[in-house]
Amino acid sequence: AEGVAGAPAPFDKGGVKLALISYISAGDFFQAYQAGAEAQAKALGIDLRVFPGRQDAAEQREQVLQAINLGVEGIVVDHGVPESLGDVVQQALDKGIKVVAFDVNLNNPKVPQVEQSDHALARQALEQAVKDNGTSFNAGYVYVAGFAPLDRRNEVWDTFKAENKGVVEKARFGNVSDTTATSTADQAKAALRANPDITVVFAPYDEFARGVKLAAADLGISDKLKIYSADVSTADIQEIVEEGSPWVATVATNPAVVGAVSIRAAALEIAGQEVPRQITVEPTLLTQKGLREAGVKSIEELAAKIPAFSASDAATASWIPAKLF
Ligand code: SR1
Repeated sequence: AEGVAGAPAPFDKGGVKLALISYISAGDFFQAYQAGAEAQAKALGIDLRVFPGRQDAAEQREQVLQAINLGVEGIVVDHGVPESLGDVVQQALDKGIKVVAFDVNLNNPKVPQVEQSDHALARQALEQAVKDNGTSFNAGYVYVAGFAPLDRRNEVWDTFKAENKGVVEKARFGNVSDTTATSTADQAKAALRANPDITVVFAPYDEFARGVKLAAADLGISDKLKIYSADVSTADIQEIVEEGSPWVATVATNPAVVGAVSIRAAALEIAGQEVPRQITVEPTLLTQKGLREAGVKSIEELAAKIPAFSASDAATASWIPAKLF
């Protein structure tokens, strides 16, 4: 790989080895995140080693050790279980390897944390739910504890319920696996059948929302339900704008931009430049109405209309090529 003209060492030479170690690889969000990371790595002449995520904490831990043995200069850890990563990440840091974490709380002052401003994301989704439904409704809630972004969004849901006593959580369900949408759909079907008075579902992960939408279609109740989510992809946009869709709003970043930001943060760390410990990529509210009116059909069309979907100014430097999409 070629170096970048005018870049500080070691990026002036190219071929800097970096590892991307994911906990989850399945699903639109994680595929786009990886694609964005790969595009940014290529632009920086980085030799990126991608370790596939299979929701296996022991395997991810092993992959960190493998990356250390490969002689990488940096590691991006994307999601994961903090308890099984802490000591191996410390081993990497002790060897001078720079580590950046996306959506996993490694609680190490040496490790910059990337996130999508999850509190703001959940707040915007719930504000839209109130705009559409008022402050009294029976809700379904999709949540799996132990994932940093979902836990942060859950804090907002708890506060929201405490502040809006008319909002009643009638059912809670969710599954994160390599078949998140279909497994969540099975659970949603049971929950919605048992609670026919649910009119709103807060599903703050696009795979969750897709599962609930599937369940509503199977039960023939799509016209009685409104789904509020996180995340966006081309497939999600199509599901949101299709006629009769109950998926009425999502709050999202472009995951490819988040992937690029994660690589840039690692590159800055390797170059010995200043990196904030907390790096946020701000999400945008996308409503079904807004998407339909704008005639947006893909993430590329979204990026052409909303600047935040094509780039972020987080973790940038004059020597880092940032225009990727
Ligand atoms: C299982 S955690 C899923 C979430 O991770 C990222 O933060 C995405 O936004 C997704 O919703």
